[in-house]
Amino acid sequence: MNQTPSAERLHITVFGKRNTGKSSLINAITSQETSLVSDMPGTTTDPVRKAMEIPGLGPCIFTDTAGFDDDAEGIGAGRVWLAAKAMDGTDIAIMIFRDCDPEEKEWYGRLSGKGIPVIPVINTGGPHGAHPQNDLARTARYAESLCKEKPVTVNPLTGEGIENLFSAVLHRLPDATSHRSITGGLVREGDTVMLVMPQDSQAPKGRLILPQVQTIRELLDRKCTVVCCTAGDAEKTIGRLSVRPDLIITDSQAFPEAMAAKPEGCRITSFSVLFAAYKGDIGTFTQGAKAMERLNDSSRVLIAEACTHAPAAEDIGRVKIPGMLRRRFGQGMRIDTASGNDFPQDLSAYDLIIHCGACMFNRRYVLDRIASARRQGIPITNYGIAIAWLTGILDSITLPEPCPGEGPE
Ligand SMILES: Nc1nc2c(ncn2[C@@H]2O[C@H](COP(=O)(O)OP(=O)(O)OP(=O)(O)O)[C@@H](O)[C@H]2O)c(=O)[nH]1
Ligand SMILES: [Mg+2]
Repeated sequence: MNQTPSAERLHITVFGKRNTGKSSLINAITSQETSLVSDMPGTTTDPVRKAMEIPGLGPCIFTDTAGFDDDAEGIGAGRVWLAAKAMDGTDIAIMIFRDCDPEEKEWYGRLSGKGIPVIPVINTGGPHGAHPQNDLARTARYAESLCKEKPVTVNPLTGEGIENLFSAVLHRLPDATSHRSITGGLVREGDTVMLVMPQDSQAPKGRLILPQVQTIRELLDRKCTVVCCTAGDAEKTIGRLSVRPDLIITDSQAFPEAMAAKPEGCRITSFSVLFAAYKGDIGTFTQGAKAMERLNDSSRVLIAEACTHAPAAEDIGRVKIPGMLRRRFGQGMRIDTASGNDFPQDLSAYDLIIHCGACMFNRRYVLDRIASARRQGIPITNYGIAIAWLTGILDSITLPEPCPGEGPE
């Protein structure tokens, strides 16, 4: 199974106890045998993901999870851990209520505590046929009192109530996804924006990387003129333009060339900085970068990569940033790397976390990691902002405005 919550899809995850009909519901939603269904409690083990397009909702990823009461000897705890991990990156949770017990209350609390909108659902079909009516009414009252909204009743076998469930998801969409823009207040209609995009050995063959494509698309939508060049051509490109660009957006590795080419009065920022704001919390990341002042030869830093990938020779997280840190603060520094799901729960051993740009992940996923670091009082920043600080240019670049409620207290 692909664990990567891809960037631009809405992530909807189904939670509930064993045998509440989670997999049956996923199958009803996707109109396919996506997930195995049986009357054996504990049928679903690892999370099961299915990508699909829902009219009105757009591209979604639905995730089925193991029952959070799974107590199978030896492996139950692992399944429950994976179900809890599936909360990371979840935009909207569907929770099937049945037993009205402390476990259901606890999991509802965990989800809502992470700021994830929860849609309460009652399976009127239920395992082995319908619940007695009085049970259903009691469960509905329980779910409503907890979630402060009427639960959606669905019958996965007949498909009854699925449309209401989609409407409920649609209703919660604004809470789940802040439809932010990448370039925000940095550009206006009619601006000329120059993009400095090195296409070096790390660039994928024959195509542009996602942040570049998304930025170009947004600038075109915002009626800007977009000029693209590689790092070595930055100065030549400026010379050819009849107007001074209003903004340069550069790959963070091409900062020196882009800065050298930048005409007076033109602002400069980087893709990583824009995506730090788009995918995370720019205020916290900036403060995290400034915490680097306190690092020394015996500090311990965690480099966190969202994806699991084979590191390239010139890898920014494995080679470039550790090299810059050690040159600045001493060769004795301990630098660990965590990729994919290996992000540690206990961060207390670290003086700083430097996160990748999370280009393949959604914002919720990054915010979960930021929240975890903040709870533990560990500074967190990201690649782009860290490099900007380490190269002394953080103060010369234009930062996007933090969103309300973001940033350090
Ligand atoms: N009659 C009827 N049976 C249902 C309905 N929904 C689920 N069931 C049955 O309930 C049993 C459990 O359903 P699953 O969808 O596997 O439940 P689950 O929550 O995914 O269970 P685990 O993966 O074990 O946690 C199966 O035998 C289903 O056929 C329904 O609406 N009507
Ligand atoms: Mg299941």
